[in-house]
Amino acid sequence: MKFYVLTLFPEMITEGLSHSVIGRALKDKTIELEVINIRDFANNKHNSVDDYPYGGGAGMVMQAPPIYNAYLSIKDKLGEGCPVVYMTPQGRPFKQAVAEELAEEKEIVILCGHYEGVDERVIEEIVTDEISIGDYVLTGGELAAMAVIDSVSRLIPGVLNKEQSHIDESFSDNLLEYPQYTRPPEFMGRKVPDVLLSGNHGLVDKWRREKSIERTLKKRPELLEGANLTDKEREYLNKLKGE
Ligand code: 6GU
Repeated sequence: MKFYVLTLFPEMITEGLSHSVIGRALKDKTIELEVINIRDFANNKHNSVDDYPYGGGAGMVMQAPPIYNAYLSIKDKLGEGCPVVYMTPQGRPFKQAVAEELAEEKEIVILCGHYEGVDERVIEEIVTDEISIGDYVLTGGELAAMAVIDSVSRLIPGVLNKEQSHIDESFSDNLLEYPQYTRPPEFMGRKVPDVLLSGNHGLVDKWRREKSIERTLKKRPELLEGANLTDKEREYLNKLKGE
């Protein structure tokens, strides 16, 4: 999987993705990242990449030509049908299912906007998909692009180790993670639940599943509609709801 990122702030992307799991995956080429600085394609004396909006109003708009030329500089390397994703709060909501869909691609181009927006014509010309990471406004698409690259990358075989790859079963299941504990066995008078020290894996699994259901009901009840529960787990959920 290769990510191409078109941005005015290349260091945000390279630095932000240079640590921990993703940093390692980039180093060993399990995933690849090419960051293209839109400013390198300004093609004018002042290296300008933004201008006042036609029709007036506050702020600046990113100009179409530098973005288009940045895209053209990589176009020949891209396979047929390679998605070009524009990071925008107007995009489709980013969910685990969207990460799973993008993880099937061989390459993805991500366009990060800044200022008050991007000239609509270059979006029409090159963008195939728009993604938002939530209903709030960021100053630019870079943080959002990093969130997408991180969550897509961890689905690529070889990025996580065997132990780590078990961990995301829960969100695909529409359930939140169960609580975790490690040493010491007592902290500030709070003890680790006995069942976790019992050595009975069957009981531990059952307890964790129940805690996941309990937490999801308490924190994100709307997720439970899509959860895959056994009859016994349904019964447990109904008991929690007091039904
Ligand atoms: Cl993808 N971009 C920007 N600029 N702001 C956002 C966003 C994306 N998602 C939520 N807010």
